[in-house]
Amino acid sequence: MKKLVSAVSGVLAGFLAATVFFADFTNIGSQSSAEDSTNKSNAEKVYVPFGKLDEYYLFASGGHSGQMFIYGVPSMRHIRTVPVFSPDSATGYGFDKHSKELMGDYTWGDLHHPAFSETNGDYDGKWLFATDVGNSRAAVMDLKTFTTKDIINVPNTSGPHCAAFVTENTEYMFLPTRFAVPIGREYASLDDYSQKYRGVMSAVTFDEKTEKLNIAYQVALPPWSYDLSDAGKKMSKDWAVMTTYNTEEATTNLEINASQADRDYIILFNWKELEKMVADGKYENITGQKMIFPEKQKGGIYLVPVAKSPHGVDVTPDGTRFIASGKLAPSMTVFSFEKAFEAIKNKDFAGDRNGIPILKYESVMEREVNPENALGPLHTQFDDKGMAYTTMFISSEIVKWDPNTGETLDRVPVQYSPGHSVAAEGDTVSPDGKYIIALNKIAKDSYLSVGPSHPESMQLIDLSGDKMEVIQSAPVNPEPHYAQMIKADKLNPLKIYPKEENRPDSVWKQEDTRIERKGNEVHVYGVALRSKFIFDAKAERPDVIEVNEGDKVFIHLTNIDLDQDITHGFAINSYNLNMEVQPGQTNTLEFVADKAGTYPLYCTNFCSALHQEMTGYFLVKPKK
Ligand code: K7E
Ligand code: CUA
Repeated sequence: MKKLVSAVSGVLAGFLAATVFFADFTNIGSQSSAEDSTNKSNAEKVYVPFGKLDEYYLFASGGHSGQMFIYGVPSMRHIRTVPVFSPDSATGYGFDKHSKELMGDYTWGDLHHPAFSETNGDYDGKWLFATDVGNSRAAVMDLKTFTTKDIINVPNTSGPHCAAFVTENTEYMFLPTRFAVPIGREYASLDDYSQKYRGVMSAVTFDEKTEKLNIAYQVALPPWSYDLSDAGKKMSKDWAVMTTYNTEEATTNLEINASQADRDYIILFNWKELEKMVADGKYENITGQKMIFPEKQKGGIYLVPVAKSPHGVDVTPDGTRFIASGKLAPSMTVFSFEKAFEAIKNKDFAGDRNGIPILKYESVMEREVNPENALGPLHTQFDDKGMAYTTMFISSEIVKWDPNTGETLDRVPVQYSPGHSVAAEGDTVSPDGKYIIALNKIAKDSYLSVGPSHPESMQLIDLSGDKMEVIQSAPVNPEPHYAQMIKADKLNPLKIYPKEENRPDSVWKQEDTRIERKGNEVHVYGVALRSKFIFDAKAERPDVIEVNEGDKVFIHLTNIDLDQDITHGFAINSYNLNMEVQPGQTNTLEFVADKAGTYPLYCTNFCSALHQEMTGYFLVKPKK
């Protein structure tokens, strides 16, 4: 134990001095990247000729941009940006009625870990979930249309960073929080932190039919920070694990004060048991949520001591082990689910914290793995042979190692400071091997300079040979905290929005277009087609909308060009309004015409040779 303490404080000093480390690695890094770029075989490996498509989709989280970035692998070409938690004028997201309602009053988000929906522990290519640390929300994206379908605010929680990881059949995603607050967020002095503050974990479900997210129940955990989590697989499928830091319950200067204790914990919980507690009514109603208090309702949740301030925790593809990465301790700790189950069965506990039993470290730990001079382990991914790949934030590398023996198998330097990495189909029960991508926090010297701050960098690493090899590098906007890589043929995106869908506001024939007035509400049922808008076919000027100042206006617009990629935009000049209608889509703008005057309207998406002619007028008659 003594030895661990001194090793840990040594690394802590190294972590705090991380910038000094960069200085050294900069030189080594730029040389090797120059060599890579001239290596023809690497160029061939990532070249996807015109007419051919990439083998994988990469969905990279956009961090505090609130967006999701879609790339193709191995070309590393950026294909699309999908807005999730922040408005996007390119698509009109946050302007049209549906997305405006989803966004509510928020105008930014901090999107962390994306997670694909799973069936039997395999990505099924249907949905992508993500959480917002900035404003405590969860979202789901539809992989048929690449659009955000639902967003929920998660009450009683502050910053669900420790998410989203789904269970084997997408029964739940769990959202434990980074910040502790009093439940309901009412004011409480920080002197009462340990008594009144809580970290809350929410169990969120998704209904495929209604396309809605729901909160099934919540758990009032101790006032610690929850960092990363992962769901069990196969033998551990009813379980999930999550890391903690600040079990010291410090309320200031966390940089120092949350790194005092030699050990923090991995929380190990059985979601089937929690589900049963809820079914048996063993919860309290708190601000409209079913809240489980572990100090009152025993069972289902356990603590496993781990070297201080762990960051990631990852379950092996076979579901037998979970691996914690040290962050401040230079080691990966391999724990055994089987040993944990045995210890729970035998009640082999070493006391408790906040009523949650603590398992003995020695009873659950299988081995500590300390690759020489590898510093700052953060996250682990796996290949098709069950080998582990851990990102080293401080020593800027990925280390490949064998979870069965702890043996280091290979190392590759990356530029620089990787947070997560993502392996092909990496979080499934059967990863593909083949590729892993380092998601680097620092890109300096990698691309043409764009001033003092640079983009993040993603480096594609080929796993097919004996040695890992960096074969491509692509810039990415802030900030891929995580990504998911899925076989392209698992996705089946729509070519056009189906006409037969039951959408009450759609109009499919030009002659059915109309403008209806109900009191001071004006409903426009219009169509967009190359190269005109028709709002009322019977009117003298079918492409003009005239309303009175103060009217509430609904513009329902259907794109009747049932032709792939023929998207129209709809903007009202100087009214701060814009939306997009994709082929076959109906979209609605809802607003109050509070400015009188003459406002041209136009199509924002270049759609034909006569796109410039695709205009009209929005006339607002002033009040007398
Ligand atoms: Cu390590 Cu938000 Cu997953 Cu960033 S987190 S690295
Ligand atoms: Cu329609 Cu441009």
